Amino acid sequence: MVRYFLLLLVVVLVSVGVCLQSSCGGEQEAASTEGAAGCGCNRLRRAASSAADSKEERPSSEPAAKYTAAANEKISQMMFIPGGEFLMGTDDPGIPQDGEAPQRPMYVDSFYMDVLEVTNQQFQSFIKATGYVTEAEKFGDSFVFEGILSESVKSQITQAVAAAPWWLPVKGANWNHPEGQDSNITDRLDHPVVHVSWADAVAFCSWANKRLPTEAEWEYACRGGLRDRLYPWGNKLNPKGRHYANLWQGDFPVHNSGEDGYVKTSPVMSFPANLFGLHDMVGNVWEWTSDWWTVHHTTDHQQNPTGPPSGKDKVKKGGSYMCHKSYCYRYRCAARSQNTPDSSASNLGFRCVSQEKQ
Ligand SMILES: *[C@@H]1O[C@H](CO)[C@@H](O)[C@H](O)[C@H]1NC(C)=O
Ligand SMILES: [Ca+2]
Ligand SMILES: [Ca+2]
Repeated sequence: MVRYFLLLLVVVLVSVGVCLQSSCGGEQEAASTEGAAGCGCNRLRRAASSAADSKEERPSSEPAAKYTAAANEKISQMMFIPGGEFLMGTDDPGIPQDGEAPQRPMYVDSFYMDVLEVTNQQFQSFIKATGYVTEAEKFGDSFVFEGILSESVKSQITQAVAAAPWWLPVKGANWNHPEGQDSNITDRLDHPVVHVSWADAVAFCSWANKRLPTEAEWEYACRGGLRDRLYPWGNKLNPKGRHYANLWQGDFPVHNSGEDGYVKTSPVMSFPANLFGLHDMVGNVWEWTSDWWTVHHTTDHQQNPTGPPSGKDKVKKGGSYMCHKSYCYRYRCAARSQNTPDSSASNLGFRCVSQEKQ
């Protein structure tokens, strides 16, 4: 009797293991890169002007994620990133107008980097300890992807971003209420914090005795020591049919099949780490860097570059759960995008670095 029970248990465990290995989903990769720059990711300005007219199908919501013991332990861990030479950017840009090219030699010093994107729980601790008020809270609104809003919130909105009508400015949306007043973070403390502006991210990192990574540090860390690869894990999006990042599967922006398990943000650490031990370097949420934006780069060898001395936009890296090859082919280490520092959105977060072990 006991033996049969054990046998059954083994069978169940093996099935679960197989399921995790393959993520229980097929591989999907859109062929077309047309319009790959059209995600509107970089168009989030607070003075949005045109009327919202899209009434698209909304994705179903995923079950609430549990805060695992493993995540708890790893939550504020930093990984030592050994300094070295690497090739930044690419000579084969997926989105040329983003200034991904040319490929250029760099050296970065050693540093420590957060293993995970900063979570809601970590950000909540910061707010509790400091009383800090985020920019979205001061402005009274933030940009939320239409597909994750409740009907009642959507019905109150009259404006949208002209070039990207799926972005809606939602009153009361902020880190603590990611989809507006009728939402909260209770069931997603282990998800990445969103609706944080660049200054909010800087404030958090300084409080933690850390700082934002430079774009060069971020990209070096993303590549995890691999040379000339698209993704933190290699060149194939779904090796062996497995998902390595929280991205968008389906037709953007109308249907997200959630094949990778998530139609919105995922608990940090839901996908495999790269060779430096870092999770979600691409996908889940975009990550702020300290650099000002430019698309002009020198090919001279550089050491610890920090970007232009001034600018209008800050660089963000890694793409998000909203990225699909057809619209936002930016879930590559060389990919980049920009936002004004006061921007905040439902797919934009950050992680910190430091020179010394924390
Ligand atoms: C958070 O939202 C859930 C579901 O929408 C609700 O049941 C719960 O009371 C809310 N919690 C707080 C602290 O507002
Ligand atoms: Ca997803
Ligand atoms: Ca990320």
